[in-house]
Amino acid sequence: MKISFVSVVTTLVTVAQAHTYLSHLTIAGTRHPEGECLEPYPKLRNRPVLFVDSPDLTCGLNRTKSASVKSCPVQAGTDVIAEWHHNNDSPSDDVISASHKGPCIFYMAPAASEGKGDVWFKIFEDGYDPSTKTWCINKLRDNKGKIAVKIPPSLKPGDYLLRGEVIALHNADAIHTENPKRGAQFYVHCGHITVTGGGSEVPKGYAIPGVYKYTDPGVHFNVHKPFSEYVIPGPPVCAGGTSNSKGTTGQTKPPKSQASSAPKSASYATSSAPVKTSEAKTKTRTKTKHSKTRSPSSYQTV
Ligand SMILES: [Cu+2]
Repeated sequence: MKISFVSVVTTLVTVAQAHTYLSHLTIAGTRHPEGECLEPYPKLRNRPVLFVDSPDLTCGLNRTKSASVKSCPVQAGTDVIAEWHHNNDSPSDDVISASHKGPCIFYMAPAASEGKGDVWFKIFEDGYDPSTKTWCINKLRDNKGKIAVKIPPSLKPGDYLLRGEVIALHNADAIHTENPKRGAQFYVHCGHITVTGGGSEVPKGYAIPGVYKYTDPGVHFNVHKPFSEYVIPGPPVCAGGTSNSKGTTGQTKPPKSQASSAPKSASYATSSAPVKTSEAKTKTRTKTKHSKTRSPSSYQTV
């Protein structure tokens, strides 16, 4: 009998143990919980979306919309303070694990769209600051989960969805469809706001899902290797929006799939990174089929 010895490698998969969710919006000094401005949290409220092409990417995993969500008025040009927490909003809550490095991004879309179609425009992004070696997630942790997001001053008044997103990159050196236990983690939740004042602009919109690819340099990124810059994924920030990105372009040595032909966002991708096109061309990825609701068993909350 021929016995083949298969070397069993015990891989230490980094199990994400401290996720996050958008718990409150503070507008003009009033702090609103879920049901007011924020859509009701799903049952597993702090679980990430892992598939960039999933409908869950629009407003979060197992989105629970409620007709009773109160849309909160916001004066154009003023700040909405979004507040993220890990499990609850107690002062001792750890907001999000320190292992989770990555950007914060906010989009808006006219509410009548329900978030469907080419409707989402980016109003805010904060990625990585090489001068301080600080990610937006570091700032969130330092600031008790709070981040101020300015509503563009020239926006047309009306009802909008406000989509908050934190992308955790601790497992993002892999692509989720190639390694189901890894990949970038998208923490997404939607609010409902009514913009007052403002101007007449409704910026060009993009579809979500649709704005990200697995091969985007900001989605497939290795935080565990030395890097000097980070490109925030998605479209450029709209007129009147806020970009705290110092990012110019990718890692010093991008993984093969970072050398993709991902669409370049005009303001952030003046590429000077070494790009190995030959390898990228020959690489064919198989798309894993997935259902809308997936077992998040590998992402236990602590
Ligand atoms: Cu996590």
